[in-house]
Amino acid sequence: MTGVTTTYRPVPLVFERLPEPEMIARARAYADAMARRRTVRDFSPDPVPLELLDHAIRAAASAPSGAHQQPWTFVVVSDPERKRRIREAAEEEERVSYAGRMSDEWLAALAPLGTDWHKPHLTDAPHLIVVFAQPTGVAAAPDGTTRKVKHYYVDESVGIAVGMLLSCLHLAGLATLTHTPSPMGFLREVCERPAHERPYVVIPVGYPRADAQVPDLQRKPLDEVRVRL
Ligand code: IYR
Repeated sequence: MTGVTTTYRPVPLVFERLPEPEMIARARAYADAMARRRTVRDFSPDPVPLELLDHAIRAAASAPSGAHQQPWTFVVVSDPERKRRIREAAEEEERVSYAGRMSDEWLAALAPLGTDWHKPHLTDAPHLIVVFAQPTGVAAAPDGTTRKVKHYYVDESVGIAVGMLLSCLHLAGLATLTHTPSPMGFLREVCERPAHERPYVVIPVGYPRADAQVPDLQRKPLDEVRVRL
């Protein structure tokens, strides 16, 4: 006796089959546009409408997830004081990391990116999207009682959602930075999230500064990343 009740109730799939040339044109246009995405560290304080971020979060929250449990929360931080607190705590952690917690091998791997413990983007960008993962959730029974439930494939699910978020923001004409302060437990308190949520990534969002610079990086060519069998 498993105690599991079956609730599978399928509905017809809504799907439009396109002509092949149109499919290829769409795929090429998307890949070409994504190839122009860069991780940006020099942000302008110019305002960005919250409505745009809502659409990007809708796109992210459409991601596939383990058992369709949607184990994510996207916190939009626009308040300067809260951004300042996040910057202060992140820089404190990063200062310690760069001064000794990170191995020489790690520091050498980061050298071409020009990063250090200074994180001005955390206050320069008009918004930070702080993404939280939910390793567990709260399920409500029909009788109104709640219980803690385990979520499955949480990192995979949230990673896919963040990829879709970055993609949408880029296609909408904005710059982002994928920032993982380490450790980042402080984000739970600053963002007022409950104990069962785990900070996953901080994404400053905005326009690049007019004089923004990026490292001179090349992406691996297709032949190096794609294998055909
Ligand atoms: N979290 C640090 C270090 C860092 C680590 C990796 I891996 C990067 O690709 C970039 C930075 C920081 O934010 O500086």
